[in-house]
Amino acid sequence: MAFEIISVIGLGYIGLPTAAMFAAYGKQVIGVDVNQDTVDTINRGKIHIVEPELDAIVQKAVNDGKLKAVLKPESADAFLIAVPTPFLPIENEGDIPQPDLKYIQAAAKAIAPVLKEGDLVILESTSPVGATEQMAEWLAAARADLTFPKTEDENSDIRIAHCPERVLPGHVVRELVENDRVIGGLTAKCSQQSVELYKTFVQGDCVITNARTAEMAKLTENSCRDVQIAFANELSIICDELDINVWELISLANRHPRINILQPGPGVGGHCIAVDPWFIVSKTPEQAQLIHMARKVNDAKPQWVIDKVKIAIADFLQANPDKTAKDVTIACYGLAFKPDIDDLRESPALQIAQSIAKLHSGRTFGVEPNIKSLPKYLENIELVGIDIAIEEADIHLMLVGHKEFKGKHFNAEFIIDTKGIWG
Ligand code: SAJ
Repeated sequence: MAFEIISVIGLGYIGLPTAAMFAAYGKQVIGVDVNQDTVDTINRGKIHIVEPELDAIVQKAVNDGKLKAVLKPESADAFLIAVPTPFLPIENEGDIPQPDLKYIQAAAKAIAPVLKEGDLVILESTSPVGATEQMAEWLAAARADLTFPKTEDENSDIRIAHCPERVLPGHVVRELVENDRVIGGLTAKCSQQSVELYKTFVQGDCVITNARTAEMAKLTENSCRDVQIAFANELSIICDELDINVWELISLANRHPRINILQPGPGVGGHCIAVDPWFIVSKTPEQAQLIHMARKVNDAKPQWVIDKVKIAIADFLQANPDKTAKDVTIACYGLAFKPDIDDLRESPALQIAQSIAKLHSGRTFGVEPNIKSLPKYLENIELVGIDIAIEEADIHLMLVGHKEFKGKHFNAEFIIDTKGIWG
């Protein structure tokens, strides 16, 4: 089966680079997105997300007539679904977040009318175990005239697989090509065809499994990282209690040939590591004890940092009895969700800076070298340069290990260092 026309549903952080890559490797690509601005931007050869190297690839693909964006699906040989899988609204505090598959359902509903015999449908969105089978059921319900994969020996009209994306934001273009892919077909034939499709540009190995294992593999990777970061975060709290430098401790322990502890921080952010473990916990709440606890440990870290700041304010006022809280300036170094990026979404550093600006009557500085201005809803945080912050602030709160902060050394009495750069 030769896949000539590829359709990618959802043109976000994963869908757009994937669509652009197929186009760069000679396929005819139809990108589908519900957002008119996104569609218009891409059709102008521009991009609406921040990702190195992607702009040039999209521009060339559009100029060459290989990539176009549309609002409604059109006929194609293969469909890749890369839509978000958010949570349902939480009803009571402490409830386990439950995944909401409404965007996958909407995508299935949208492509069903244009499916034809021989088409391949791949779910790329990170999904709870069973989502690919569920998607097949939604498609089958919409197209009674076509057969869908159910049992191994059946030769169905439509092939279906789950192939989770595993690329690191900021390195997407390289990792899309170089990373190994896990390919989980609903049948062996579905897997084989998916491998054939990805081999258009993937240089890593395409490893075949079933759909449920592929779904779990993606969740396992991000849960593993979450648990490891929780271990580091818990160590940092224990060490603070015992008056031990956690950074020195970890570097000593990591000299052991079989130990590799990750780095503590102000909490876990981003759109994946703090989300995906819940897909396991919500499915198997009785069994997923450690994964659940890791989520709680990492989610509690921002409040622990805020409490440290409150103590620092009290200590500062005790040391400076002529001043009031209004006279105290707090500088938050780093607002992004991880080092050397400009992405403020789901950022524990930003969450902490916002809380401080709210609870503190004095000035709150935000130092974020990767952005030029702060969004309007952050107007009570003053965006300043690093040198002004070092010069003028009374309490210095290090939140993100951006490269610009690493070379700076200064003496100040009140430094709270969540990243081990100045502490
Ligand atoms: N973090 C720490 N300590 C560490 C490492 C990270 O506190 O030692 C924090 C970061 O500061 C950040 C959060 O964890 O707030 C997540 O950052 P990350 O670099 O671990 O991961 P993401 O969210 O940028 O990308 C992850 C990657 N998954 C793994 O490394 C297992 C990526 O490969 C996935 O494709 C991506 O999730 C995704 O889309 O699922």
